[in-house]
Amino acid sequence: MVESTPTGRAGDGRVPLSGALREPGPVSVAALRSMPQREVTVTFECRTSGLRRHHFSGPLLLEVLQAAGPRFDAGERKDRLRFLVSVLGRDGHRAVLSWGEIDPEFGNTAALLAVRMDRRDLDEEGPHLVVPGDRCGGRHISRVAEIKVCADDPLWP
Ligand SMILES: Nc1nc2c(c(=O)[nH]1)N[C@H]1C(S)=C(S)[C@@H](COP(=O)(O)O)O[C@H]1N2
Ligand SMILES: [Mo]
Repeated sequence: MVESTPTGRAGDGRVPLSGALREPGPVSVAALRSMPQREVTVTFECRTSGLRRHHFSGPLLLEVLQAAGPRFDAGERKDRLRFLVSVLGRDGHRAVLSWGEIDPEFGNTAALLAVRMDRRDLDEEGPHLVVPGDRCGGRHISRVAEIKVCADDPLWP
């Protein structure tokens, strides 16, 4: 079944990557699965549904974004700190991460774009953002529809 999204795109599991990238474009779940896979079991406390536990596997969000060529000076650590990553779910739920948060030289959070959840492939519904270590499940965004990378100062252009 094809599902419509807030961005008007069909739900074929492909995720558009856009923004401050040298090679923007949609990334398929198959492409995500061809990258080095990480596995993680996460436990989080949801305000409404209580204690949740899931097993995920997929590539690091950082590696997916690096492959799309973020427009920063790779040799200059501080330059990456200007970048934000906005992840949108098909239902309109959105969370924003900073590049510094997922960069190994800084926060080193091993955020995944999971292609498998609890032994279930996510090809049709689309990948999930997984942020290990979060106490609340709010940033485990299911059915990711779009990822945007934003540089510089998005609040006061
Ligand atoms: N797309 C999307 N993903 C989402 C949410 C949402 O509203 N939309 N809610 C989050 C919250 S608050 C929680 S606690 C977890 C719950 O996931 P689960 O029911 O699969 O354990 O999903 C997260 N992922
Ligand atoms: Mo939640």
